[in-house]
Amino acid sequence: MNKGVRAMWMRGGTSKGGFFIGDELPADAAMRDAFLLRAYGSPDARQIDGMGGADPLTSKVAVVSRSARDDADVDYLFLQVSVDQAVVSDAQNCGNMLAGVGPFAIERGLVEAGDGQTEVRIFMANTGTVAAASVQTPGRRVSYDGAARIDGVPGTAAPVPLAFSDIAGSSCGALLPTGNVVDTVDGVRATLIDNGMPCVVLQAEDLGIGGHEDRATLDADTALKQRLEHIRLQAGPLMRLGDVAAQSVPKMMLVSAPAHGGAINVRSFIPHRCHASIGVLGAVTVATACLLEGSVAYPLAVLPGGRVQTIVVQHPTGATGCVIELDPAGQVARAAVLRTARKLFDGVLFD
Ligand code: NQM
Repeated sequence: MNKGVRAMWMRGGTSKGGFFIGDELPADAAMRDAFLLRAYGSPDARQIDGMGGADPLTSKVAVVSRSARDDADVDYLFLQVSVDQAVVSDAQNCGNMLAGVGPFAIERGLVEAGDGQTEVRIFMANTGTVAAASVQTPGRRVSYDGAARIDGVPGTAAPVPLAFSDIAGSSCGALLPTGNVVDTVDGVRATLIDNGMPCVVLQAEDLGIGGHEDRATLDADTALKQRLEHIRLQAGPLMRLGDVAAQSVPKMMLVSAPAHGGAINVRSFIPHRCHASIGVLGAVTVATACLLEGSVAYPLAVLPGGRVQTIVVQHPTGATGCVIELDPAGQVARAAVLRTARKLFDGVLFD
């Protein structure tokens, strides 16, 4: 692959990584993964010999292709390049990188821009679900500048609202894959739930923490991380995910009572490092757990109420507002999250 592969580096939400056109990468998955490992510099804790940012949140890949589906403009396959292992995984989706997919698809000519705003319908291949992204396109060109602010990213940028429907059971086949709102896993009460991201929701206090600690403190807590991994390995098969030892799902969500103005407070492990903020679909899944009577999140949550509610999910660097729309039966019908994206670099990536 010494001729290199065309790549655009983008920040999507609170993540960052390479965006590629599907047929410009090696067609063979093993060759593609070998290329990505070399190009990102994995495995190596510092990823010194590659483009990865030595953090799972900056070691990400979006593979984008024109879609053959009627309900989508493009297909998006997310790949997580492990920092310290020679693993490239398609076992999870990423709603933060998703924010860059619409702008990238327009920049590469896969989607024609309208004048003002362009809706891009994105088939998320990892989970077989569809999202809609609204991209600012004044004069039919992508604009990254604007006044939208998301916690975890300095400054402001053009808004990229993301809308999701039909994401329940995206990876586990059902919103509550065990059929229960609460299970006991390794002696701890847990809500095993998937509304876009498989999550194990636990009360922080049951794990012996307050729940408002910062990322560095939690990342340094080896005993906590070992305990969480023990629970995660048991939760995986219960959630119909099989053996999750080498997978980045389920995510571990430690919830506690919110500070003033929030609906819930969360520290998420993705799964071995504490997230600097929270994943998009992870936040939507926790917000959904808050609405389920009997879940471990329900008694802690402060809900605004109503058929359309903004559930403010607090995290180590602020909060993510999830707009959740309920159907007449009180089930989550749609969810939307505001993100922003930024084009950083366009060029050729060598392995
Ligand atoms: O949950 C991190 C991120 C994510 C995933 C992770 C995400 C999501 O923040 O939709 O965005 O949980 O691994 O990029």
